[in-house]
Amino acid sequence: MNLSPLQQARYEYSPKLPGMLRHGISEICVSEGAPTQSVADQDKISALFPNTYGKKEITFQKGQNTSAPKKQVVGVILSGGQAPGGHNVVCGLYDALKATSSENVLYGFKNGPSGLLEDDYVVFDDAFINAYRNTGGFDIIGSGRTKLETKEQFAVAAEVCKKHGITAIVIIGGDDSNTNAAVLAEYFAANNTGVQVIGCPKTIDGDLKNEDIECSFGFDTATKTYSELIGNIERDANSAKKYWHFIKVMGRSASHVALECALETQPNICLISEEVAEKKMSLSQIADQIADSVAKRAAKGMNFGVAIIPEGVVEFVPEFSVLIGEINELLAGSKADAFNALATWEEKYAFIEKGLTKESMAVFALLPQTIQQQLFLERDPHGNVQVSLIESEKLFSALVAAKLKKMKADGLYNGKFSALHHFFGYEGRCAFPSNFDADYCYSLGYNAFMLIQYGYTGYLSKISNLSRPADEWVAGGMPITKMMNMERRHGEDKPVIRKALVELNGKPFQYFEAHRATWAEDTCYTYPGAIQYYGPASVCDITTRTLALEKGN
Ligand code: FBP
Repeated sequence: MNLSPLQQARYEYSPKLPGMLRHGISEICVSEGAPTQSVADQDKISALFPNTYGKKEITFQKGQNTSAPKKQVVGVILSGGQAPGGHNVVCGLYDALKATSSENVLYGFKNGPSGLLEDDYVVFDDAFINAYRNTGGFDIIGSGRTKLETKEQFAVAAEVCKKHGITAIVIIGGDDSNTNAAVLAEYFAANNTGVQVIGCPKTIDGDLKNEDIECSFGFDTATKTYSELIGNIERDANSAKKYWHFIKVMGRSASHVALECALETQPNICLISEEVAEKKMSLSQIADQIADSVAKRAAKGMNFGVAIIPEGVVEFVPEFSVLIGEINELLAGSKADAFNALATWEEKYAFIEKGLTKESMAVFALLPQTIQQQLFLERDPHGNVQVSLIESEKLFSALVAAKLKKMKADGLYNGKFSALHHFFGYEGRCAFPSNFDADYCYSLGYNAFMLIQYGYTGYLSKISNLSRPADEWVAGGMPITKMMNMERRHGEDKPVIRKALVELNGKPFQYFEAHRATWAEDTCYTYPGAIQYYGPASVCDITTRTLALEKGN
C-alpha cells in the first residue's frame, strides 16, 4: 500500500487517554454516582424503558478492577455521516478489549446498522487495526443510515448476536442512532438476551451535546478544516479585493459549525439559523443585513467580503417553511403528475401561482429562478422538497444583488458586487483527526469497553473536562435515557435524545454577537491555518473556541 508520510507518521501517534485510564486495565475501578432521571417527561420515558431507566451515572478511577472475568465478544457499528476520529473509537475499543484478554473478539459490522441485520462483518486483528490508527474516514468498515428501530429488526439483531456469541454492541452515531441504541438496549434487556449496548457520541454537526456530553467527536477536526479554508479565502479576498464569497458550511439543522468557523475566522457575516428562527426573520430581512455590510464596506473602499451561511438556514426562516409546506401540499400524490406534464416553465409558474397562498407566492417570487426550479425538481422519496439541497449560498447572494441594485438606483450604494460561492462539508468529514479528536475518540472507545466489562447497558461512553489537558479528562458513562424527552416525530410521540441547537444566551453566540458589528464593517479576519499534528501543545492540542467559551477558559 502507498502511504503518505503523514499517514505513516500518524500510525505511530499514541493517543492520549484520560489520566484515570492510564494505569492499565487491572487498575481501573468504577465509582457509581446518583440514579438519573430523563431531562423531561420522566413518567413516559421510565414507562418505555423499565429495564434501563434511572440507572446511575458512573465514573472510572484508579483502583482494583472488580469486574467479573468473562470472555467478551463485541460488535461495533459506525452509523450516519462520517466524522473524523471514528477509526480511533474502534482502535480504542479494540485495544482495551485485547488488553483485558487476548481471547476477546471484536467484530465490525459493515456499512452501518444494516451490517448487523445482514450479518455482514469483519473480525479485527492487529494488522487490520494498525492500518487505521489515527486516520480519518469510516472506511475501516463503512457506515450507513439504516435506522435500527423496529421490533423485527431487533429480533434479527438478537439472532445474529446469538449466532456469534456476541456479548455487547457498540453503536457510534449521532442523536438518532444513540436514541435507537437506547431502545435496542431496552429490548435486549427485556428479552434477557444478555447483550449489552453502549453508544458513542459522533457528529460533525456538534448537536449531540448536553450537560453530560461536552461535544460530539469530529466537530473539532471538521470545523478546523473548514476554518482553515475560510481563512485562506479571507486572505484571498483581502488580497484581490474584488469578490464577496458566500460560503455554505455543513450542519443539517443546528448552526454550531457555522458559529465555530465564525469564531475562528471573524468573517464579515455569519448567519445563525437559531437566531433567524427566534427573531422570525424573513428572507428579505436577512438579505438587508448582508447588503448593509456590503454597502458599509463599499463606502470604505472595500468591495469584498466573506459571508458564512449554515446549511440548514432556510428551514429556520418561518415564511420559507410555510412556502415549503404549501409546495409539498401542491404536489402531493397524483397532483405532481399534472405539474410534471406541463411543458414550459411559464405554464408551471402559472400552476404554482394558482396553488400557493398570496403570502407564499410573494416569497416564491423573490427567489431567483434557479432556486424556484430547484424547489420543484429535488424531491425526496416521499415527494417532499429536499431543503438541504437548496443552494442557499446562491440564494442569499442573488437576494443581496437585487437589494444592492435598488440601493444603487436610490443613491444609497455606489460599489461593485461580484459574488463567488462555496460549499464546505464533505471536505472536512474524513480529514485526519486533530490530536484532540484522535485522543478523544480513542478514549471514547477504550472507555466503552470498560463500560461493557463492568456490565453496563444503555449507556453513552462519556469523557468530560475536555477543555483541559487529556490527563485531566474524566472517563465514565451516562444512561442514554437521562438525555431523552418525548418529541413529536412523523405524527407520533417518540422518546428521543434532545438535539442541541445553538443557544442564543450561551457564551459562544454572545461573544459572536458582541463582535459581529465590527466584523461586518471592518476587515478583522483571522487565519487559523492548517491543523497541526506535531509541535507545541498550545498549537496542536487546542480545542474549539466553542468549547473554550462554554467552559469559560
Ligand atoms: P450525522 O448527523 O449523521 O453525523 O451527519 C451529519 C452530516 O454531515 C450533515 O452535516 C449533513 O447535512 C449530512 O450529514 C449529509 O449527509 P450525507 O452524508 O448523507 O450526504
